[in-house]
Amino acid sequence: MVCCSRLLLRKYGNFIDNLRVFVKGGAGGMGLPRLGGQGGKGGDVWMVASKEVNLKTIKDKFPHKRFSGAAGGNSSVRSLKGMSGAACEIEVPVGIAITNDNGVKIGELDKAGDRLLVARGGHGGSFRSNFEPSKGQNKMVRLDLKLIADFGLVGFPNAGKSSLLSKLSHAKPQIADYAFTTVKPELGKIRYPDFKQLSVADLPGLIEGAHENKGMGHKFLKHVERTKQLLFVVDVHGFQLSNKTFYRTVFETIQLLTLELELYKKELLSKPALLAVNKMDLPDADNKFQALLDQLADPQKHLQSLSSDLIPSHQIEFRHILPVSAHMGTGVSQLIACLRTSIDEEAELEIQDAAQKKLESLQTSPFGTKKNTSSLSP
Ligand SMILES: Nc1nc2c(ncn2[C@@H]2O[C@H](COP(=O)(O)OP(=O)(O)OP(=O)(O)O)[C@@H](O)[C@H]2O)c(=O)[nH]1
Ligand SMILES: [Mg+2]
Repeated sequence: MVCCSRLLLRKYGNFIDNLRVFVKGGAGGMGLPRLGGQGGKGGDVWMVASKEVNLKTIKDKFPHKRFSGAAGGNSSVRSLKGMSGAACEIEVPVGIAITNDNGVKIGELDKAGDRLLVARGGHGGSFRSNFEPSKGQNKMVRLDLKLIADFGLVGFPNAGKSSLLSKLSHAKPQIADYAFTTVKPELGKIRYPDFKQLSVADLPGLIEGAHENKGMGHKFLKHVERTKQLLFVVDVHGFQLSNKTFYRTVFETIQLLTLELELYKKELLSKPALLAVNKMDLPDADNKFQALLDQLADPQKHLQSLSSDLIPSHQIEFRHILPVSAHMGTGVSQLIACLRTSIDEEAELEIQDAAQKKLESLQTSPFGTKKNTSSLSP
């Protein structure tokens, strides 16, 4: 089990998932009074999503963390309209949410090449219209990285999430028999014979109270927000963090994980979810797995073991429940197939949903209604 001093000694690592930077649009140029010229506009500051950078590279490359657009040119005798100042483009990682210092969201950049204007340059001065040049907008903005993945691995420490990821993909995450081995999210890709790829995010283990910032979990729960579906990974023999904490059976583990997600953001429970019950190679695993299936079939009957404040208000309906052994590789190919089925089913539902919405909008539009009624009248 876990040795606390060992935990304290372990470093959080180099990974950073948020950064505050100062952005400032360029000032507008001056208009030349004598000939009624107009100053150039100050350069804007943009954020552009790129797969080539991460927040650490930005922090290392720009230790000052200040970004400004160039000032607009003054008008001159040769050029009555001053040159516009060059825009500043900051390359940021894909999957960034940008907020101002008050926590108000400015925007999100989800795909490589997505752009967001974060500080507008000032306008140029014009003597004729009595226009003073203005300064550019300036503000502190916060960049928050949220992984975008098809699946997020949700589980208590030591459940075997990283072991499973290493079997599902070519990723080589750190694996060890102590809690919180994974300290930063890691992405792996499952490659299918038809070249389709699904991404799986290995997240640090959650513990009870993660939503209150206990353990490592809270910091990473936000990543779960952006994963399309959840893959719960549990140890068939249950979980105990240390001899000072309760032992939880595998069924209780699922309840407690559900509760943590619910307390953090209950919308997370609406995501499609699958369950991998790991370590099936260990003795007595089959009996424990069978008992779990019975408990999940009638959860209310088996919830008495938990105090009422540890019971989530909703039960997750898992689309697939699979016994696996990340250690031996058993059940992994079935899991890979189920993950694909689940994503394909969801895509199909989205297509049907979009088609249904389109149909409804056609039927309610004046054109749609008119067409319907006139074609029916003899
Ligand atoms: N017997 C057995 N042991 C396993 C299996 N999968 C993982 N383990 C062991 O369980 C321990 C924890 O595995 P990890 O993959 O690091 O677990 P994790 O869920 O990523 O843990 P954290 O990163 O701490 O949250 C390691 O000692 C693994 O070798 C399995 O299927 N069977
Ligand atoms: Mg791990």
